[in-house]
Amino acid sequence: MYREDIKEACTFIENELTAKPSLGLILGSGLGVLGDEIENPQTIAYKDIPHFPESTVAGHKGQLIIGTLEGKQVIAMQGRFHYYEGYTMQQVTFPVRVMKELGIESIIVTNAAGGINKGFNPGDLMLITDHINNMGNNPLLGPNDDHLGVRFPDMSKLYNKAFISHAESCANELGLKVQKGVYVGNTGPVYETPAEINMLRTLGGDAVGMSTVPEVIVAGHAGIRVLGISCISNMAAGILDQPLTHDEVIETTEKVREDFLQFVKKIIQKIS
Ligand code: 6GU
Repeated sequence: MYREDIKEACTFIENELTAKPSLGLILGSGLGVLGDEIENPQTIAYKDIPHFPESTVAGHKGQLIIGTLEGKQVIAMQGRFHYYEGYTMQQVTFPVRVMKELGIESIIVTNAAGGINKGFNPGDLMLITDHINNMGNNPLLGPNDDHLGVRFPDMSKLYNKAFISHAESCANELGLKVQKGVYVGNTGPVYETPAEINMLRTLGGDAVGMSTVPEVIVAGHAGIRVLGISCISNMAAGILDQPLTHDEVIETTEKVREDFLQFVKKIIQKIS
């Protein structure tokens, strides 16, 4: 059963650990470098953890890094599971369940995303204020385990307002300009057509990507406080007259790496 799998994975990880993490981090495409900043790191490969799926995509490592960052006990996923890789929604979100079982209270979820909002530029960082689940699936479909969360979870406060304000004041302190907006979760693996991007803009989307939504739904279900940060790695289709490539996504996230690192570290340092 699902809950026993979570417990087994949790017990395995706990047996490796010397301290209990309170903050989770999911590091997206090109953003895994934050994991390298963790002090006294303990790393656990996904493949060694019972019931964990294995990560396949290029540019994504597949390991947990547990240790201290800015004085806080953190557990970071360097590499995540994407729905487009063929994993089920339950597999994609399994690590969030395990982090909850390990005792985390808050999670910072990051991703690389395409800019839909024409006021955005590649290299911008965007605080996610809300999302649109456009994946045609939901990790909570099926029988509900009431130990994990309620049958019909409220999704009106997924992205914690106080956490967003906290991040904004950290950005101010660093003199960093950050955008705010709505993240659309698409399945991928294709990038969208220009017509689809126009549709998503009409629907209220500001950025689009292929992750985050499943994990945040499960975090909400589990009562974990969420902060979402998108790195706008490129403009989505039809805005600039240039084709989209995964290389561009990686290249841009490498360019904003420093800003991203400083930003997230400040957020963690000042977290209460
Ligand atoms: Cl334009 N679309 C999607 N779905 N994911 C992305 C992206 C675009 N740019 C980076 N990731």
